[in-house]
Amino acid sequence: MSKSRLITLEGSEGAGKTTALKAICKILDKWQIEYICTREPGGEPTAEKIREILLNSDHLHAKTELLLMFASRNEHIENVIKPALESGKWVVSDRYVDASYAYQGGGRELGFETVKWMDEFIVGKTQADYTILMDIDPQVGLERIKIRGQADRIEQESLPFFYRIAKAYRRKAKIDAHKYTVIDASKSILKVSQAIEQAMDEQKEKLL
Ligand code: T5A
Repeated sequence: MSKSRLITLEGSEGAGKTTALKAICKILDKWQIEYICTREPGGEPTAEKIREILLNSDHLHAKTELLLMFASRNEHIENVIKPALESGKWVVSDRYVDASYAYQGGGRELGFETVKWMDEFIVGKTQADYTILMDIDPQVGLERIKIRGQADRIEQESLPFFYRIAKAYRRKAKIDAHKYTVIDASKSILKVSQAIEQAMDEQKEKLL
């Protein structure tokens, strides 16, 4: 039996992670892997309550935002991710700790060192085995989600904030190059799906 794996999807707003998730699930079905799909912030009841605070509060200080992201992540890891992995299932998470490097470390300018400290404290050894970064010009991503109507607290941020996020994601992808694939998310949905399926196939030997 293959080792259970944690696969994560990252990217800034409107990068198309939902499309990517479908492509990953298609491949895992083909490989006959038992898996669960989850998301951050959220993924379990208490973490979903914290998500509400994170996305819908009028204002949060940057450090509060960081602490709440990791508080919800701790519930998610302890109640969902670890039990699934221990039962032999794979886990596919729409965002994980690298979103904190990008959004709080980069976007909020708290720095990678601060996030790393929290990462070691909360995530520890439950690190992603493989991460796909949906890389897109933030302006294009924000245009895509405009049609959804009311933006949440984070989506209302200024463009420079989202450019810092994109830069931080690329930096993290370089640091963890051995377990990262960067996908050009500006392409059509079909091209993006094909690129993800190809990336997963290339990882097959390493993951199984
Ligand atoms: N956050 C999260 C932090 O700050 N720190 C953290 O540690 C964590 C974990 C989560 C927010 O929390 C922040 C990041 C976020 O701001 P969320 O609602 O989960 O909030 O936000 P997102 O994960 O960003 O979800 P989005 O829906 O905004 O983005 P997706 O999932 O990347 O985009 P998707 O797939 O819904 O697509 C958006 C639109 O684009 C179209 C789709 O049809 C859809 O309409 N689309 C394309 N159009 C053209 N070409 C393509 N290739 C397309 N792909 C998708």
